[in-house]
Amino acid sequence: MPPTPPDHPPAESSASRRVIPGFCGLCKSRCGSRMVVEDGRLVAQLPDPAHPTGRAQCVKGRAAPELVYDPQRVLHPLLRTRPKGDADPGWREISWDEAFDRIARTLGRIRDESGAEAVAFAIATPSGTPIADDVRWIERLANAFGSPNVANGTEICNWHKDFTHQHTFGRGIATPDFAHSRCIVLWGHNPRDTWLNNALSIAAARKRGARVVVIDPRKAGFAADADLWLRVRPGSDGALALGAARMMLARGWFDAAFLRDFSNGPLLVRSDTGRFLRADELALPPAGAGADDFVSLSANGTAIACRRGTRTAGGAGPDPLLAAGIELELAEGRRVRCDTAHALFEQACAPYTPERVAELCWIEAGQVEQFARLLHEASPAVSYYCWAGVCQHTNATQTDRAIATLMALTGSFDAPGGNVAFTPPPANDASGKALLGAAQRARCIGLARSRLGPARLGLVGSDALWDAILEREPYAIRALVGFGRDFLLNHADAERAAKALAALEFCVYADLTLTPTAALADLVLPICTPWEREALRVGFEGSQAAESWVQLRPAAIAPLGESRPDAWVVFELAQRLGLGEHFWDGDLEAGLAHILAPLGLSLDELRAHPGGLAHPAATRYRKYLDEGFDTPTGRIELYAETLLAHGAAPLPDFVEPADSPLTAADAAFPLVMTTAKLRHFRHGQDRQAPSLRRHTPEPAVHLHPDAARARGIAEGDAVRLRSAHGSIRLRARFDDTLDARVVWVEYGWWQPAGPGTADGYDALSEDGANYSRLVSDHRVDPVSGSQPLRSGLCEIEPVLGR
Ligand SMILES: Nc1nc2c(c(=O)[nH]1)N[C@H]1C(S)=C(S)[C@@H](COP(=O)(O)OP(=O)(O)OC[C@H]3O[C@@H](n4cnc5c(=O)[nH]c(N)nc54)[C@H](O)[C@@H]3O)O[C@H]1N2
Ligand SMILES: Nc1nc2c(c(=O)[nH]1)N[C@H]1C(S)=C(S)[C@@H](COP(=O)(O)OP(=O)(O)OC[C@H]3O[C@@H](n4cnc5c(=O)[nH]c(N)nc54)[C@H](O)[C@@H]3O)O[C@H]1N2
Ligand code: SF4
Ligand SMILES: [Mo]
Repeated sequence: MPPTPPDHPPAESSASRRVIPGFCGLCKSRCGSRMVVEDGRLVAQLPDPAHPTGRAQCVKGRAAPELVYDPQRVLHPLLRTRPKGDADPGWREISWDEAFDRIARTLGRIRDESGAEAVAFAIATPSGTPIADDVRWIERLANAFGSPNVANGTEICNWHKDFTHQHTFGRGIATPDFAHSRCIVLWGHNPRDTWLNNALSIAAARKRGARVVVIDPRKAGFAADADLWLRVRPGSDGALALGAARMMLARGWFDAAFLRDFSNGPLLVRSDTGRFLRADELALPPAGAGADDFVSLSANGTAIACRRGTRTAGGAGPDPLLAAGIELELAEGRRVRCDTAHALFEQACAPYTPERVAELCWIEAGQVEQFARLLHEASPAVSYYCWAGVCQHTNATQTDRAIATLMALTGSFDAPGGNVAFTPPPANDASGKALLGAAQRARCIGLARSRLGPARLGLVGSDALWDAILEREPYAIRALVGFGRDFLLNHADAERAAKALAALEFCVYADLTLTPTAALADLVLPICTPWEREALRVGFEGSQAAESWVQLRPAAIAPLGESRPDAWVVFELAQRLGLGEHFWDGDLEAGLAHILAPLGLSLDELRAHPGGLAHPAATRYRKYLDEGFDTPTGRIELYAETLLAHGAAPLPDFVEPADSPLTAADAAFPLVMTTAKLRHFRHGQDRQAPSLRRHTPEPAVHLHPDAARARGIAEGDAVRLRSAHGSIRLRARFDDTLDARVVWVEYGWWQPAGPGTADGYDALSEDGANYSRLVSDHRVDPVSGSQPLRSGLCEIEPVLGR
């Protein structure tokens, strides 16, 4: 079918004023937009109602001109001429030619001497920066160069929802089908401030009667008018999920037929090995069983063979029991106790009574039943999204497992109103995964820590990276090629980050500004904002209409100064590194055409429709009926043998965060601290835009007035916040909706003074406000490597003066 041209407002133009359809590249929402240019200057970004994500623009999108014409932007390649650590780096403007020559020469030498793995790459977040436009090319460069060490922060951002979720469902979390949901659960996710387009969809669903549950220590976003707001203690979410699951199981509020047919609940697990019983391990295998078949039990106690992914070995036959246990004779003569995975899951949930959940999570016991009831009443039209609130903890893997298995009970997987894998437009992946061979992949520095974590995709956490640079463990990383990624602000332990970056033989950073991280580089490359470059996007997010949308966003204006898109930098650099053959000999257009080939769309067609085209596709619900689940058992995994094989709990398990007020030996830090995003800033960005900065001129810690009074702190006072790791200065802001034992802290502060704003904040000083200084990177989630950015302990005291 040919793509459908949309009904866009005509691209207006006059000699001096042009309105160009586009989309805002700043965050995951990717709101369809109209870019207004007057006399060659970007003057506004407005919504584009004809675009499936274009209903509105947030304050950041509207601040586009301020971000483009930010006087702090780097507009020329810069070379450090004085040693690191010198107060004056002696930046010298150099040509792109000289910059590329230096980079190619140095990286080539290090690759020859130590192997490509001695060069690590870093990439800013595609969910909170427009690097999403070009991230495929940066990944391709790392793959083609041969580096298995890419730090993209996934472990503290999307890893759990997108990859840990695979251990339960065989895929990452799918898109909430907001339009048909009867209950929407926002779990550690606040789309009102972080994902405008989805927030609008939720508001519309709410209007038509959908219930909303918010699980958040803060009364933020939809929590204010939710049907249920669960004010959990930071880091305790796993206990809540297990408690809600226990309640649903006890009340019979779950989809038993769905679990019987599509989860591994009915499969028997051996008590001696913890592994699924295989038919050929039995003295008397069930009739017709294949060697690798799993085993379940029928109501009369006979063993039934269960082939991977299918309901029973033959399809027909008696129904397997969900909750059952039995002693069986093995081929080797011994008898062994076996219980179904479902029975073991029940046992894992059993300790989490409402009273226990109330103690652990600091919510009311009765709320557990309210939550379970809301899920049950709306099933299977229950959708959910869990994100940053539950992933930045040392227990994030198990929390994700607990949430995923709870949601499996509703039977909502890929059902209308549940989380649905909408049909994407067909396109080629250009990230070049195949360019990195198995031998290079095996050299990823993170693999020794966890084979199930991001390292299995060649991704590394900052803690592993600093160990490799500073301790040469497991080998030395000598150079870093950074595209954004402001380690000093957004990862734990800024001091260690700074020490490691300064210790590198060579560091090049491509960024828009001289962030504290980029300022430690040898060479800085100026990147342009999204309005200064073209961007291909195949598929937006949030609905079938959005997922079907294909757009080649035009550049609204020419790049300022000598700034350039990441894609251009990558293609030029690839040529100089002798990797041109993997980059269409430097022809970016050919690369883009490669992505589009399966769609049958040309760049010219897309250029003729700058607002985008709908590639018609129908939603298919419940695809598992045909395709099963991409898990080892071919079913939803309540019990995950893969986790067991790697030393992790096979059943969801609640583990206290590494720093816990319930077990803390040191009473010096009685408050639990967490963080959250602000609507008007992205991480360490955006403070330089006056229209955004005026909302929050200074960084703050938000605390309950009782907690403040007990410490002699008044609203607006300057305070010092201390953790066992470090201390920073902030303003105290009161919030009486918080638990008095919990505070939340704004993060990402470093910017120098802008017009009409306070002083800048030194990212490495205790007189600054960098949250990273409060958190150690020594204890991380054992599977994913996630850092405890959201479950720390602290104390707050007034600061005299200021
Ligand atoms: N304005 C803005 N939008 C953004 C970004 C941005 O920086 N600014 N960044 C983008 C990126 S990269 C991401 S990952 C997304 C993230 O999007 P969200 O996940 O919505 O972002 P956060 O505000 O970090 O966290 C969500 C909520 O988790 C709560 N929370 C804190 N600790 C806990 C806890 O222990 N348990 C629970 N249940 N909740 C907790 C916080 O109070 C917060 O309201 O946003 C994207 N959009
Ligand atoms: N305490 C605390 N820490 C957190 C979080 C939290 O909630 N609390 N959230 C975590 C999360 S979810 C994430 S994703 C990370 C984000 O961590 P980072 O990705 O480091 O986030 P930013 O500071 O937004 O952006 C990094 C840099 O990218 C640059 N940049 C912007 N656009 C482009 C571009 O197009 N190309 C290039 N080359 N550079 C660009 C920006 O100028 C900025 O310097 O932070 C994590 N850190
Ligand atoms: S929510 Fe705001 S910043 Fe994000 S894409 Fe939309 S307009 Fe841009
Ligand atoms: Mo993120």
